[in-house]
Amino acid sequence: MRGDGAVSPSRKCGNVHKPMVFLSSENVMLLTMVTSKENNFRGFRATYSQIPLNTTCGGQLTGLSGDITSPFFPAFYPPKTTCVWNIQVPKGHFIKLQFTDFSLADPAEGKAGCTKDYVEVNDQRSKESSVITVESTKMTVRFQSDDSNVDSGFEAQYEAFVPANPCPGRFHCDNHQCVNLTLQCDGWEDCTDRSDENNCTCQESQFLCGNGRCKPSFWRCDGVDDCEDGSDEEHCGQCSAGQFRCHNDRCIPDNQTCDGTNDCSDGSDEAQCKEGVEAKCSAQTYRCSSGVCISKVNPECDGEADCQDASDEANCECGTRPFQSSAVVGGEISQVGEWPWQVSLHVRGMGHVCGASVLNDGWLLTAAHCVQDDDNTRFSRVDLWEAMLGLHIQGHDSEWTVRRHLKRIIPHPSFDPKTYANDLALMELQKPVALNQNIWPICLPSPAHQFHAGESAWITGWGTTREGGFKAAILQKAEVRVVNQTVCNTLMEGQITDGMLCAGFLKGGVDACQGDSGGPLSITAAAGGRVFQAGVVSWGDGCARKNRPGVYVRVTHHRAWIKEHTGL
Ligand code: 4AZ
Repeated sequence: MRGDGAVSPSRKCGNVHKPMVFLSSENVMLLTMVTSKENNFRGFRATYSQIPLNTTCGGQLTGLSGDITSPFFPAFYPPKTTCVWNIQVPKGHFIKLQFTDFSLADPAEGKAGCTKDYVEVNDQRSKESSVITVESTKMTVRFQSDDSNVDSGFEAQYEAFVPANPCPGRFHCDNHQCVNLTLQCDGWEDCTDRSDENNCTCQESQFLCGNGRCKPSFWRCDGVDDCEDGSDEEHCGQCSAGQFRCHNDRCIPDNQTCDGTNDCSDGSDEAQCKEGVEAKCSAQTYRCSSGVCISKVNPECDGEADCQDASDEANCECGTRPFQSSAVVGGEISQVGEWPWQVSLHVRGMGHVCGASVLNDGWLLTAAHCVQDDDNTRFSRVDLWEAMLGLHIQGHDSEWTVRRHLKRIIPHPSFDPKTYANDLALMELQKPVALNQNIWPICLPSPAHQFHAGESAWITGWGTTREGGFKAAILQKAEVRVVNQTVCNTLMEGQITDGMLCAGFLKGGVDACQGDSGGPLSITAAAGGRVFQAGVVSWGDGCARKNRPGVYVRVTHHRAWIKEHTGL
């Protein structure tokens, strides 16, 4: 920052995970920290160093393709800098330049058209996300920053092409981008101008949207407007008068609901009945302590005694946020006390390694793969671990945080590290904890508990906020949806067993990631409003990739094993 008032101001607040670099205009930089009256947080750590004033950039480029970036990208470029790249490709070729990142300081207020910092291609000022083509063997790219605000700059790739065949073996987008042929008309927009999804003839497995786009048929009626004109969510499973619409969109006569028979086959016709009806015991029925089975779906802890012995309402000290005073608001960072069953598992010398959930004052549930030895660390050793309960910010214990060593780790005996089948483990705390406003058990679902495809679920953890990124300091939350088991098994190439459950968005973008493993997938029951643990974060193909939902241990499938060891 300069003494004469020409500054490069930047204001950062909240919780920023990626490393940030700021450059001063000259030999002075002013850093101001401002705090509000509310709460204490961990703060920040920064280092500074001096760099020479002269920046070398630009040059002659003669290869068939190459990358160019603004100086110090992705850190901020310096002010008062000019870089010029002269690109020359062999005769018979033209040049295409595609920007993959573009953040230049805002134009001066009131003046239109890149008057401050800009990139010019052959004397034309360019805009973000554009693909620029020149019908010549030469291209000049010029970057200019003025003497005030700076930003992270740009990154671009250039490529020579033969005009008659601009995208050999690939699809040629209207904006001259090239994308793989298989991406044309696949339902995803791969050209930045979306031209790969125009004028498509839908295949058998696809649905024709009102706007002419094609989308995978199984995206119809999933509650998400995939066509972007709402047409894939119209006319979804409407039943005629006198009929009941099942969760799976089947229609059955109204008089077959609440009759003790599972006519929908997903149990939804017996779910909203006033009382549980005694029924033949099956995988869909809830078994009362007396051994009698009832047909009501998810009767446990819903506030109504459905079993004659009221056993469905016993052991329901769970799944509530007992002392949380304020409402949960949106955003990615959790509120203190919003997920009181979330645990951070630390390993000596490594800090946070995995998540877990509180089952009661003495038991935690986590993933078996968290407690497998590797070449360097004996993760199966009890004395390596410390469980942090009631924690919100890593390294920032509050008066409600309890740290506990472990008495026992019980990995599922049939955990298969190749297929990740049975990826769950129990941990017994060395001594029980006193439950408090930030430490409270999550409800365990009965084996018959149903979590329907499309149902909203929450993932929580201190895992990385993107694939290969940094772990979060503050407990993060994200809403996902339960994915249909058959669809998931198809997407994941047959790797999904009955003991697994998938959740996420087929569009990608929201998911659990490294370091979230072992943590809970929380679902709030429609009746009673208690939170049940539907899953344990287990595995995935990367994180948040499209058509690759996150995979969780299906807790209902393993209920008997959990009960055998914990009595819960
Ligand atoms: C992990 O490495 C991990 N996207 C956990 C969850 C997922 C991927 C990786 C799901 O702990």
